[in-house]
Amino acid sequence: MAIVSRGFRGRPRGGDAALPPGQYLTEDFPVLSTGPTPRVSTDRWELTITTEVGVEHTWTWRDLLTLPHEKPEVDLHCVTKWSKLGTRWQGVSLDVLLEDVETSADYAMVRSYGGYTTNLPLLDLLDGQAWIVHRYDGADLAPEHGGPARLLVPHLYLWKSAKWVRGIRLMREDSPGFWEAVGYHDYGDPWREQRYQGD
Ligand SMILES: Nc1nc2c(c(=O)[nH]1)N[C@H]1C(S)=C(S)[C@@H](COP(=O)(O)O)O[C@H]1N2
Ligand SMILES: [Mo]
Repeated sequence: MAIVSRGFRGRPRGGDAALPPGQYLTEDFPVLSTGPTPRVSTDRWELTITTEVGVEHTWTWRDLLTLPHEKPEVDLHCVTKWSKLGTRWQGVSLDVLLEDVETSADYAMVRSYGGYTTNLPLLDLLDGQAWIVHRYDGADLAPEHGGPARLLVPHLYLWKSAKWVRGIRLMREDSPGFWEAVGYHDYGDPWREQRYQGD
């Protein structure tokens, strides 16, 4: 006779199939920030994508709002081991923002108001995998969660989803961001449990 429990989802073994290894489910939404929450008004908010040859593409808040929006519903996985399933966002796909950006770079450094940085391959920002989001769960994104706007790149550990995003620098060579420079994994795939360098 089958033993049925909440979260079993019909898989024979290995816990909750929706959770990457080592993660546990949480219903609340923890706040993880390395410093104080920067207060960025939408009047002076800008996002700049800088190419490897120094060409800048800048969007104001107004520019951002005129672009086509998507409503991704995604699971979040934090390296501190909590996961939150089915989170609902609204924002602009990086495919839209990068459409007219001429580049042959392979890497990106994401920069935030407040100084946080994180790096990832440019390909991980493309193909419906990443958004600049400004709404969460039907409301404007709260400052502590990255409002007015944050990067959302849910297929990687959440430290890659830079809050208070202000820029993306495209790079020919990879270079570590804030957490990557102190021992966190360069790529950070939760399904391969890439928490720290060497994982
Ligand atoms: N600018 C900035 N972005 C950041 C961080 C940060 O400290 N500063 N922390 C990262 C980490 S480690 C995590 S787990 C998530 C947490 O997002 P949350 O506070 O909305 O849960 O934001 C990521 N983005
Ligand atoms: Mo994190």
